[in-house]
Amino acid sequence: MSKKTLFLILVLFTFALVLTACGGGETVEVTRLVEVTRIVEAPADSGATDTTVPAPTGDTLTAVRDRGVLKCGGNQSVPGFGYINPDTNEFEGFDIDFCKAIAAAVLGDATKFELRPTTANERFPVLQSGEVDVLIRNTTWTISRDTSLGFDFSPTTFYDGQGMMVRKASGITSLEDLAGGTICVQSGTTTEKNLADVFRALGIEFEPKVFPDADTTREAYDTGSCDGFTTDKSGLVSQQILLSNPEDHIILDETMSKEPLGPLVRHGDNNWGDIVMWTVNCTIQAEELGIDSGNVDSFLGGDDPVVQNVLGETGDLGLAMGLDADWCYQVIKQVGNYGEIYNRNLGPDTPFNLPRGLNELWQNGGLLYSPPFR
Ligand SMILES: N[C@@H](CCC(=O)N[C@@H](CS)C(=O)NCC(=O)O)C(=O)O
Repeated sequence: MSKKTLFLILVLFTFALVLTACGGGETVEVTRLVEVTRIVEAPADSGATDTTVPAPTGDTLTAVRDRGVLKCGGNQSVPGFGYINPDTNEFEGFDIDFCKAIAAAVLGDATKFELRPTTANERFPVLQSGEVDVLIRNTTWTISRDTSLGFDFSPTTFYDGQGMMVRKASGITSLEDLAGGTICVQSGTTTEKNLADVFRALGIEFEPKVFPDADTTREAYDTGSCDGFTTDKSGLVSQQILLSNPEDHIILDETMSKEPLGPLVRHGDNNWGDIVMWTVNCTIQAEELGIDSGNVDSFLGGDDPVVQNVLGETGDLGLAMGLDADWCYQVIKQVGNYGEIYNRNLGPDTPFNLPRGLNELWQNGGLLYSPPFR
């Protein structure tokens, strides 16, 4: 064996990080894969110098292609975002459509995805362990999730904030009116921590009642266990339609936090992170250009260079990520642009009729903005 041979010992081990991942007193045990690379020897006459060998990162794109199916972590109990349509028994919703969009970009077929429903507590270990390729499920982008938990977030698909639901008949019109009351909240969420922080800052005493998933939290509120029910405002709007008498409840005007929601992947597979990021950008860029699933074919063969890039008629933007040239065309054709995805799931023709607000394009006063397709 050549003396120049570097003996590399790759130690792959796991350790448990017990982090207060997102909720107040709730601790969440997460497992993080750590790859340690060590160079044992670079012999004096080898001409080699000791350099750190980068730890291998998984090739998620190849794994998905070999499998022929994209695995998304998601929700099953949040109508409008991620739920099982009882009529069709299929997963539907805003977040589900972004899972479909990635399947269209990567596999050329928006139907080639599997959805792994997760509670808030389950979602991070399910992504870290590799059980899913991407998590798309009303998850707030925070610094600790991005760094300590070892994830990379894609552009925000839904700018949200935490709200509070109360019974109309209670006469409660502000957070202060909840003084001394009970509040239903789900564990393993940013919600739990924000609630404590906001009420402490306001000097209000309250009793949190903590539940493990969306259904038990909503049912507890619905059956009168709590005076208030708090989660992201999108979640409240969604859960409201499942209450026994939705019209008996209101969501207070106050917004308690910033909750930028979007897809996330494991840190370390940069190409896969790029694919998820640019799939989201593709839907936004298409809306900016007025390209949708119905008219996309009429844009083919045009002379606008940006449109040509988006549709893969020129350049190698897709190839640089290992995708087919028409990856973004497939996203638009099969799933639609951002506005179509929004309206299909949350717009005026749905029970939610949620105004776009911050989720409007930047040209219309919102925060959605795609970097250039150049
Ligand atoms: N955005 C917050 C909260 C997200 C969250 O998990 N919300 C709940 C309440 S709507 C939910 O989706 N639960 C679904 C479930 O447990 O099945 C976070 O990232 O921590």
